[in-house]
Amino acid sequence: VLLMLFKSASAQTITQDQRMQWWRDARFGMFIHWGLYSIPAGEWKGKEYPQIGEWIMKNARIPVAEYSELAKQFNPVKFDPKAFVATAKNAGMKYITITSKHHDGFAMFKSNASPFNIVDATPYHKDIIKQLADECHRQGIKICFYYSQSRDWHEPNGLDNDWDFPKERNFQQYLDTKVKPQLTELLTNYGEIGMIWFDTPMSISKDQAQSLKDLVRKLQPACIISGRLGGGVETDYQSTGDNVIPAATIPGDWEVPATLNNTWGYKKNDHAWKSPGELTRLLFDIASKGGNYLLNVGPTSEGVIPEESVKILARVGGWMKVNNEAIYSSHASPFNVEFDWGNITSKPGKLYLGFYNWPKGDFYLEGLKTKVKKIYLLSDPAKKPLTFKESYVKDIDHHRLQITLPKMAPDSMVSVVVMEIDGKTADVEGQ
Ligand code: H79
Repeated sequence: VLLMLFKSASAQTITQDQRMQWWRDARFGMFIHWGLYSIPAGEWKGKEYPQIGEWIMKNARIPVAEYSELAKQFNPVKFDPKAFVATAKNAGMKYITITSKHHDGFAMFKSNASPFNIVDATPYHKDIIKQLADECHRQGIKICFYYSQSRDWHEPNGLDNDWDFPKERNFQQYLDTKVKPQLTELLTNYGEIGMIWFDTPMSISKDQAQSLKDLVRKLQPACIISGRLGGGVETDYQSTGDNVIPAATIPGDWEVPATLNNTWGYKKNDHAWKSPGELTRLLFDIASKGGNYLLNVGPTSEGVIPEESVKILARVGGWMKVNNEAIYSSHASPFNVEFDWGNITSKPGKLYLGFYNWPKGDFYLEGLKTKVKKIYLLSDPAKKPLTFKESYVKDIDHHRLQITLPKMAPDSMVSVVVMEIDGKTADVEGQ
């Protein structure tokens, strides 16, 4: 009893920093958008819908009765949680955030609050969320759940279905009979959950949002609450807009939710894949501004992550194997500007210069006041020192660092140069 008391007392007093530590260290996570929308995959009754795939129910104004029929076809027998986790790990991703229920209202887990769920409504009959959560726990990767708290196109009292249901809603009743029971299931039946990822609040009041936050805190005090809860209620971190990368450092904790192509949910005809080089630059750039990158895959209705996605992520993972020291547990650039050559991440005593464009000839870094002790390529296991020269023009109080780099970029994507500096943090002119 004493031990239990102690445990619950210590759990209650968990600090924001403790809750956020794994997330700050992670920097890179996998988003998974998976649900019934992977069956139409962007096409309904012979017509292609150009927008994001998981919105097809609304975009094609599919009646609830018709959309629900998709459940009877949903049988993702090729789903292998090991393959999902391997794809994430192989990319260097440290957490997985999967849609437990998207706007269409379909639960990818067994729910007693609504029969519209993977176990009760499909021939597959198995709990996807459970299988993935178990595998993540086995393999030491954080499992997080996306949950659409406002929009629910399946429920007369959920928000945003204006093609089936009358305008009048009892949103509170929807929160009480579906959202809270399902959040309780998610935070009770699947072990330790890294975070609940709420999405795009619509007319949720402060009290309603606070009650969802209180519920998460009560059930799992260490569970992070993502940025889009709504109601003006404080969350554990901020989300940028979908695919929105800030131009400069944002103080505090934040994350960019982003797509690999132009959709979240699988679309058979979307092949607009970002290249591994572009993704690596985006990852480095977001870390340079102090944020996390949550990069999405959209599995097919058979239960596999598209082959192109797996290949592209493996290339990013290849880069991460060599360069992850510049990403994991890193902090924002002390310069807080975008350079034409790339950007900078930092750690106590170190700066990591990520070159997106390898300089021709010597490289000059202007404005670093802190003395440099050593410079080397992150890809060089011998850490062979590069030649550099520091100069100072007293009249204009200006510092310049000149580095002699190899002729050829060491990496075809982002080449990382490590600078060991004198002291923990870098002092920069004008910052
Ligand atoms: O889950 C993903 C999106 O489905 C979800 N957030 C990410 C993480 C999302 N919810 N709302 N929105 C994104 C913004 C809605 C954009 C819209 Fe549209 C523009 C709705 C109507 C016009 C895009 C284009 C969707 C339908 C047409």
